[in-house]
Formats: sequence, structure tokens, C-alpha cells
Amino acid sequence: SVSAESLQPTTSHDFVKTVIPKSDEQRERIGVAIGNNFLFKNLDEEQHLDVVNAMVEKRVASGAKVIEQGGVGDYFYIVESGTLDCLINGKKVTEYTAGGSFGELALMYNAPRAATIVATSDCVLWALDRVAFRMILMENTARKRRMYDHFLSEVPIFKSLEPYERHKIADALEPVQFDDGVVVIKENDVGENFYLIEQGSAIFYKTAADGSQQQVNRLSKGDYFGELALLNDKPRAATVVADGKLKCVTLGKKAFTRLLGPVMDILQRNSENYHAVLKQANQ
Ligand code: 1OR
Repeated sequence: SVSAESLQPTTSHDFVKTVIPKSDEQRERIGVAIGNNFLFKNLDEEQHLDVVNAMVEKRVASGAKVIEQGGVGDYFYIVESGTLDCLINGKKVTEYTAGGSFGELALMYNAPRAATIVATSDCVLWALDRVAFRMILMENTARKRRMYDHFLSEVPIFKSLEPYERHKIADALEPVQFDDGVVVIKENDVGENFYLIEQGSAIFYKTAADGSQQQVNRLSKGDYFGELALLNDKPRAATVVADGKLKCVTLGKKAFTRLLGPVMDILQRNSENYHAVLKQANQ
């Protein structure tokens, strides 16, 4: 179980900032690697500098074990390049590529490593030690996971996911709000984001043959939209308008593809229902 104490961040007065000297080229590469990772998104300038200073470059050869299940947590890792497998009790549960990160759990909860991580090609990793991780990243990460835990567990398409898979989604979510009548998505635009409704509702319109706007759907809390254009690489199939104040969380296209892999089948299957709905609307 998770004790409240283990989630206390390391306090600033007992924290000596780690500074590992780096070349400009290394600093630039860290910038790119963490720019691809959501956990680092809301850092201020000083925190960003602290992270860059504290990181250690680790080059590992294909086949090397980076983390061993049951071991003690020392570092949190971000992948600059290469690929790694994550195994629990010898069974592969997920994999990581550039921009991915792992090894936060043991540092957050003072727990043994929950999984083994093995390089499946030569990798360049950036490692952040436990003190720096707890000081700079833990609070934000834990807050976000706590904040979305309940909501995501009640979203029908995510019901089949492991709690940890929902945590990774929580890391990547960004809140957005729309006032009554605001257009969230415009028919025929290029799709960039996927949306989940946290509060309020949205109305869906399609342009009819005579050019008029026809209402085709209305969705509310726990429903999602914006997946079609991302699934099929097609223009937006409908216009979406906030009906009253609308609170959503969104995932960008990259995160959508990476994190929703396990529910792609369900999304595809559900999208076939649209044809039936549309047929009805056009009658
Ligand atoms: P860690 O510090 O425990 C191993 O070191 C890391 O593997 C762990 O942090 C996570 O970053 C990562 N359950 C637990 N840890 C996982 C999981 C996972 N996947 C990756 N890690 N599950 C797999 C979900 C697809 C849940 C299995 C029940």
C-alpha cells in the first residue's frame, strides 16, 4: 500500500543540487529528449535547469538490463534513442522508444522495482537520480495521477486497462476548457487532438448536402471524440461545439497513438457505429 509519507517530496533544505558537467551538445540532446515527455512539461525555468544539470548520460548495449525487478530504485530514465522491453515475471508488458520514460514507481513509493527493463537495441538514456526526481518531478506526477485516477477509471473505453496504463495516460493529459458555443473541432480540418469530456456536453454537426448544419450527436461526461481523424488520417468528420461550459482533457496525436494502443481495437470497432448513426441522421 502507499503510505502518505513516502509521497512527501524531499524538502529543499536537505537537497544539495546535483550538477554533472555537460557539453552544449549534451544539453541540447537532453532538451530534445525531455521535450518529448509529458512529465517535464510544466517545469519552470529553474526546475528545467536543475533537471538538465542533474541528468547522467547512460549508454547501454543491446541486451543490457537497465532495471531488475525486485531491485532497489536508484534512477528514473528517459529514452533519447533505442528501444527497450519492460517485463514482469519474465513476461513482456510494454516497450519504450525515444521520448518514453520508466523507473518512477520505485522512487515515488520507496518500493522494489516493479518490472525488469532490458535494452532491445543499443540505447542512449538520460538518468535522473532519486533525490532530484523526488525534488523536481514527483509532486507534479503524483498530483496528476491522483487527479485523473477516478475519472479515467470511469471512462468506459478505459475500463479494461491496468491501473498503471491509466496512470501513463494521466501523465499525458492536458486540460482544456471551452465556453458555451465555442467550436472545439471544425469539420474538414486536420485532426491534431483526441478529447475526453470531463464535465459538460458537446453537440456534433455535419454539413448536409444542401449546406445546412445538421445535428448528429450529443455527448457528455466520460465520452470521447476526435479519434476518427487520428485513427484514419482523415479530415475531421464533424463540427463539435460546446453546449454550455465544456471541460475536456486532451491527448495529442503522438500520445494518442502511443498510449491508446491497447484500446485501438475498441476505438475502431466503436467507430463503425457512426455509419449507422449517420445513416439515420440523413434519412
Ligand atoms: P519501477 O521503478 O518499479 C520498473 O521500475 C518500471 O517499469 C516501473 O517503475 C515503471 O516505470 C515501468 N506495472 C508496473 N511498472 C511498470 C508497468 C506495469 N509497466 C511499465 N512499468 N504494468 C504494465 C502495464 C502495461 C502493470 C502490470 C500489472
